[in-house]
Amino acid sequence: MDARRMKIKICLVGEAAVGKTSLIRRFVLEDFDDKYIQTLGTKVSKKELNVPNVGGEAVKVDMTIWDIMGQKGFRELLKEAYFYGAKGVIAVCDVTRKTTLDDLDDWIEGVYSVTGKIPIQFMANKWDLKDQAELGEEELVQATKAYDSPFFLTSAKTGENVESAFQNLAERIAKDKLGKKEA
Ligand code: G3D
Ligand code: MG
Repeated sequence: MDARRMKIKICLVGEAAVGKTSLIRRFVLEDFDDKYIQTLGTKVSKKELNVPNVGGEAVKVDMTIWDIMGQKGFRELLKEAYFYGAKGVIAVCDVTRKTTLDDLDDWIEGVYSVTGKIPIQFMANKWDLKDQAELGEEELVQATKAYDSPFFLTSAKTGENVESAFQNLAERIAKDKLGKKEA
């Protein structure tokens, strides 16, 4: 039997230079099918994932990943278009700059105002620079607990935890979606 297929859109949010584009590049294979939407200031990439067990069923997920080009004032101008239809969000901070974690609350509020509550995957990126880290597990637990969502310590440079973070988000979205249908 063919696996069930699911299409999901996810967005990355976070301050400039936290590593959003690098994380997507690391996750998505070289031969990816990408599109630049210059006027929107976004780039859309695609990746197929397998989620082996959603209530005993295998699911193939076609993930569409939206990246922002990162200009100031973006949030107000384009957030409707960027966040519209997103089923999950990856919230990225840079462990060497604590303010990038504090800023995620605003980003998430912006997402929720368009999508309602959706699963979040936090990525505390640049963990390869942990010697220079301004934040660690304690701050991350504190900042993320209100969202009932996990965080991973990632590095787009070494690849550490990058795939697991995207995969974890896909699994949570797939479970939510199928769970709701069957309920
Ligand atoms: P953004 O898309 O969030 O704005 P980018 O961030 O992906 O453009 O990354 C910003 C800078 O951080 C880039 O450096 C990139 O190489 C670096 N970077 C991204 N992820 C990591 C990481 O995990 N570890 C380290 N050490 N650096 C990272 P440049 O110098 O090209 O601007
Ligand atoms: Mg970028």
